Amino acid sequence: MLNGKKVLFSGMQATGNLTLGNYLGALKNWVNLCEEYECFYSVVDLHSITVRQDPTILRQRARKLLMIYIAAGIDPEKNCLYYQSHVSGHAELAWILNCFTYMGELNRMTQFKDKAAKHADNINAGLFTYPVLMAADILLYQADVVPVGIDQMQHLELTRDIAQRFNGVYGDVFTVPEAYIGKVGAKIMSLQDPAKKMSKSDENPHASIYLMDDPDTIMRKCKRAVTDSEGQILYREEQPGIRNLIDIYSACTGKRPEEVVKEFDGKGYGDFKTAVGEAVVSVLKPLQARYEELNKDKTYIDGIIKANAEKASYTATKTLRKVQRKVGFPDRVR
Ligand code: ATP
Ligand code: LTN
Repeated sequence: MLNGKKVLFSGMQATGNLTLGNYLGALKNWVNLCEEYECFYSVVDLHSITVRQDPTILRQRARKLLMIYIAAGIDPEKNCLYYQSHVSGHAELAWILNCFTYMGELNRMTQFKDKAAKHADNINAGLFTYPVLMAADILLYQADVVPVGIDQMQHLELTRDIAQRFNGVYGDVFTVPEAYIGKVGAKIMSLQDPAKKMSKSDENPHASIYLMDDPDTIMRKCKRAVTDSEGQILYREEQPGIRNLIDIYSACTGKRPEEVVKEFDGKGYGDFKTAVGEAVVSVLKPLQARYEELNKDKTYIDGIIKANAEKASYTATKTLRKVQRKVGFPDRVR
């Protein structure tokens, strides 16, 4: 508990450009959670360097991601939005937790296996211990809940195991976090291959709608979306392309899939794709406008970065000192 509320932690990597999937599946749902939880949303730049990055681009993207958090409607006065690298406690706790995590556990992580296969020339120790850093992120704030996609559930389970193991030795030090499953965490699929999720690292630029795409590009991508030859707009597994477009339209307009099916009864795919494109444009336009405004106000953003890093550090340090004491590090002399 913090300030009378349960604590929520989540983070995103600033690698690649954010997609409509990231927005509809994560960001959009994060906006109102601060009513119920004390929320920490980090730009997890320490995680980003587990794969090689261009330093200038990483710095730009990290700032852009922080501004996108705000442009998406996450109020930086009510939520703690900060860079992971500005709070040294993440790396310090990760070291300690490394000593409470087994090689065998890390060897089982599917994300490690996938990423190691993808970056065979750079299978570094950081990539291997990535989940321990993620555990440190969460445990440092004594988070009760963590909104994550299904792909991160294995990491969250490991976080719980590490927390319980540590608590088993030293008493109740860490809150054991739960996954936060939102109302409908719509999983948005690729526009070019509806069997794959829309992802910021997809090599095909037509597969994903990026948050900063202009209206023409969005319309073009929607019109080119892969569908089928059934010719009917129905919400069913046999038509994954159409089903995905219905999900997108539904998430953008707030209408239920059944209502969407009714609305487009008897209409052609062309008309439907145009409507989907327009719905996406109307959601992204205000976000982009707000982003452009924020981008002009360097002083405001710098102020947020500084204030929130201090706020995050304060909470993080409290946990870190307790942990350091428990494992037997000497007290600091004041
Ligand atoms: P990468 O391609 O680099 O793996 P990604 O686009 O899959 O990235 P992540 O950084 O892994 O995105 O995820 C950030 C957040 O966005 C997570 O909470 C994840 O569940 C959510 N998310 C990502 N893609 C989608 C999607 N297609 N539909 C719904 N939610 C998504
Ligand atoms: N691994 C996550 C990003 C992430 C995270 C976290 C999410 C890093 N630390 C802590 C939730 C809580 C990802 O790739 N989506």
